[in-house]
Amino acid sequence: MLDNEYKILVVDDAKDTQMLLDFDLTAAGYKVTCCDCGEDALSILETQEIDLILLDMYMPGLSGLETLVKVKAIDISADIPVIMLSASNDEDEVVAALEYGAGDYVIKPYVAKVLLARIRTAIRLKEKTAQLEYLAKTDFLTGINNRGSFFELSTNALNLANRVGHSFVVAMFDIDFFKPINDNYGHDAGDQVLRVFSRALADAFRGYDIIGRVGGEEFAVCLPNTSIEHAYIACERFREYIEQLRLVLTTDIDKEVVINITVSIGLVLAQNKVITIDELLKQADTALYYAKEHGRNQVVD
Ligand code: GH3
Ligand code: MG
Ligand code: MG
Ligand code: MG
Repeated sequence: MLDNEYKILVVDDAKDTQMLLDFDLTAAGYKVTCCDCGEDALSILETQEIDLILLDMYMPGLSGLETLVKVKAIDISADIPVIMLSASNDEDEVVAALEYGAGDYVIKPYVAKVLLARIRTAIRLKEKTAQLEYLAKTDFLTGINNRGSFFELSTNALNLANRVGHSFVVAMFDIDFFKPINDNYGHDAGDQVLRVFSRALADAFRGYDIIGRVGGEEFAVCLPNTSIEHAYIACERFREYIEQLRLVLTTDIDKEVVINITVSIGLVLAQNKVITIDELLKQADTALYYAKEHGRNQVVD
């Protein structure tokens, strides 16, 4: 672990404590930003990437606990570990700090060796948690959103679209005749196709469109603030792109083969505000089924 990659925000109204912490943390290889009050801390968090906060309990203006509550309530800072610093070891204050979301509580004057060990532990825990969150949300094979995370992100996007009165389109994609690829060239070759297809999907759609792998060779995209006509054009362009791709695959007997694939796509526009992502996907699936029944390699809305 390279300590010097991490940035610590020190929030303490006492200049001598600030200087001491700055010295000890810098010597340990951390980047340090200091400020005197909770108000300044909150504005620093808006503009700087901070990995951990050392927060004094007693400060004029916003107290340490009040600052802590605000830090934890704001999306951009909610996950940053906070270690409270206090000259008091009042049990109720320790309990309150931990309940409001502090990760640890250190008594001043602090012992540098112990504080540094606690900082390392807090950062390690934060990184493990981030890693687990990533794994829980990501499809292992393709690196795009898995089904659960697709539903969560899409539901939020649909709610937002409903609130602001934007249109919302859902597209379902199913690779045509995918099973024969597995049967002819092996499961690994099928996996290679899924990876290439996912990358193409991520490249083809806008950053705020939500893409996900919702089944074996089934993918979905939500297009907020898009008319059905524009969604159709985007999907048709993607379909054409996939059709002309030459995929170079390594087969299960280590031979290289070049193949083509095609994709069928079903589209649906959210027509009323009470509809859920689940229902929209079912409707898109009906359009997709129609595409499959009528020759595949086409977009149906
Ligand atoms: P259609 O054109 O009607 O969609 O035919 P298809 O062969 O694409 O569809 P079908 O549903 O019959 O087959 C899907 C196949 O996808 C079956 C399954 O074994 C395979 N599959 C599902 N998940 C994976 C995966 O993660 N990797 C690989 N290689 N294959 C997978
Ligand atoms: Mg103080
Ligand atoms: Mg399928
Ligand atoms: Mg298929």
